[in-house]
Amino acid sequence: MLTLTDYLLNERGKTKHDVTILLHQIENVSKIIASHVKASGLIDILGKTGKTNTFGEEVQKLDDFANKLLINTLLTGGQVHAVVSEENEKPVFATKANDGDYIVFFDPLDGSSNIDVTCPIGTIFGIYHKSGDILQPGKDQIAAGYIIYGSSVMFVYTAGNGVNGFTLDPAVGNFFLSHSKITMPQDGEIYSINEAYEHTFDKELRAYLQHLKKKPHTASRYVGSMVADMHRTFIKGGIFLNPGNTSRPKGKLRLTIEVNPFAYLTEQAGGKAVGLANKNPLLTVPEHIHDRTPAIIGSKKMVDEYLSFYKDGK
Ligand code: FBP
Repeated sequence: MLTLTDYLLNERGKTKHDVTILLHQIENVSKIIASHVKASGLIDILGKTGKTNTFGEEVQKLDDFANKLLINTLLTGGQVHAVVSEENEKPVFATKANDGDYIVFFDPLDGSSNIDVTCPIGTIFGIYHKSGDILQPGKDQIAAGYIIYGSSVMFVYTAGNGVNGFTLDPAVGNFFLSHSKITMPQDGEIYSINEAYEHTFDKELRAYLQHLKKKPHTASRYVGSMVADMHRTFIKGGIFLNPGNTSRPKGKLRLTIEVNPFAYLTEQAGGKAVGLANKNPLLTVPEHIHDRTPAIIGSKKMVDEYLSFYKDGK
């Protein structure tokens, strides 16, 4: 049984940049977050802090805890030059004494609407080299991944050499390799979208959804946590859609923090991702760290079929 640490050490030297220690630091933080998520009903960590972040979003206690833990650990670990968190308006830089080579974008706890109801939530991260400055296209990610806190806790990541998944054995306190070389099925039968907004979708998307529903075996699954809906898509295939709509033409999800890590993982797992103007989000140079983007990500054949509904190159 290969632990995540063993695997990281074995991979050392196989990639241009050595993010072994940095990924190990994220691994350690995720174990602490996992233990608090699992005990969240018993300790005073559920509910809201009463604070709102600069985007007017209510900050959940567990979100705040995970955010502070990630920032403090990464900025004092000697590997990181700066962090960009979904919860912070601006990047936070390491002191000179702790300055490192990497920039880490992260969503400390994705799926915040599910925190208090014990539905799966997760942490998302994307790593860049500092030589490219803060605003870099997603294609320049050195590594990306997520940790899902669900019926089991898994650490799934890529450093450009395929996607691997590690399951936490809480009794031992180690992540063990459980999903080697994850390959997203080329096609699928599951679509994942919040259909409550259907009246705000464009006609092409509504036509695509009607088309899917006419297909035999099509199923709808929507947890409302991108990490959970994408994890299922990696394992079973399907398509995850958080599109632009009349009230949010650019969509809800953050390009640099939520979409680019999943687009990179999806590319590495043989799937496909499109964003603004149905283009590959990894090629977009962000204008701001909190840029939003539509996200249509999943099995290649399903994303291509979705695109076929925009024949006139919307
Ligand atoms: P948070 O990072 O604030 O949780 O927002 C992201 C998210 O919760 C995604 O995980 C999820 O896919 C989406 O928002 C759900 O949006 P909606 O509630 O509009 O369906």
